[in-house]
Amino acid sequence: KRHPLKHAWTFWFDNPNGKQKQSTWGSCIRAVYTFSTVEDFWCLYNNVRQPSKLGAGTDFHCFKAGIEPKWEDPKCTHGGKWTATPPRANVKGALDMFWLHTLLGMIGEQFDEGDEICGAVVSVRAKQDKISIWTKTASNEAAQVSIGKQWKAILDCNEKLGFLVHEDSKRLDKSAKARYSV
Ligand code: M7G
Repeated sequence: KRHPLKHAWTFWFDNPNGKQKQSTWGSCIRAVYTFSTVEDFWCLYNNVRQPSKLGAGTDFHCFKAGIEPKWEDPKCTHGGKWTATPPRANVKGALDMFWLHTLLGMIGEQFDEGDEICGAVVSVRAKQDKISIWTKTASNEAAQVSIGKQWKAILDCNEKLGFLVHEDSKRLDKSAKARYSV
């Protein structure tokens, strides 16, 4: 017997080897697999590498089916993202635990404002790994803050988390400042 999830979710993979060659951002992002039951989630999870085993530059995305993990997607365009950075002096295990708990929190509908969630991204980077949760309506502060607080509790994280609005990132790139924090 299979246990249905509230939503179907798609895993996307961004191949870092293609990254240097590509002219347009995102041209190497590929949808890998879509699941809609607890069992199919674990089957996928057990068959893909943990983030700590991926090369620097890789992005792994898990988004609600039908939403592309890009600012340009109509469900993302007015949204933003919360970002958490696992402890630096680690033990890459922390990144893997953050990612798994983030996935379980999303697909298990542990967020009161879950309808606001588009998906999550883990970015493996030489300097600092990070995980983000993308949301739909950046202007809805109460919903964003609710998601940020609940995510922080799920991760058991004491660090301050910041929320960036995609429109700011588009305009200002790295100089975009967090609009909300928890
Ligand atoms: P990142 O992957 O979020 O950060 O974005 P990092 O690789 O520095 O850790 C890197 C750059 O990719 C951004 O500054 C943008 O130029 C571009 N980029 C990132 N995202 C998520 C998008 C997107 O959704 N759409 C477009 N057009 N460009 C993006």
